[in-house]
Amino acid sequence: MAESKTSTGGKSRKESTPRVVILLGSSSDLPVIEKMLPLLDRFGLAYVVEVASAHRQPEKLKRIVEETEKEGAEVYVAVAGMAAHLPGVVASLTGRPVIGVPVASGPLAGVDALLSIVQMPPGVPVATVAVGSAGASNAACLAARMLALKDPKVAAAVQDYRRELARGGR
Ligand code: RP5
Repeated sequence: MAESKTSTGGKSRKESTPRVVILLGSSSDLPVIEKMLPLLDRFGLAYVVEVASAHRQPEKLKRIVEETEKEGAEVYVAVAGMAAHLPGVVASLTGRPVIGVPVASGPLAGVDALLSIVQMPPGVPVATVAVGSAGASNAACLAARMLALKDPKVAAAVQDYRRELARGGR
């Protein structure tokens, strides 16, 4: 089972090498990933959570993506609100799959972030999920389905989760 640790100090690191890197545009986005982290644990996926705004901290963001990619990270999940360019910028910095989670922050309640994330130009894909917490949970499920393709343990955990959903669990 993967260990997990989060902090509001803007950075959280797991003991083992992270396979999933979760990037937040702000520490104010942390509540959105609350239900996502136990799901990643359930799928046995080690992860790291970092706060790095594409607009306010571009150099920090670039450094994190480069370092985690070198360490072997396989999927990036980028969570951001308002003019949410974080997932797109991450997709420009790495060739690994990027999942974008729009956050409902600001007066446009997530529509701004959704459109900013989903409308990527050809060649730089971001897999966009639902706005908010449901989207974050689906980002964990989607990352697990991707990694399940070459990891039988993750595949078994995904199947187990799907069976639980079929029994009426959530
Ligand atoms: C985005 O702006 C963040 O992802 C967050 O959703 C929103 C507001 O950020 P804060 O002003 O709370 O730091 O960049």
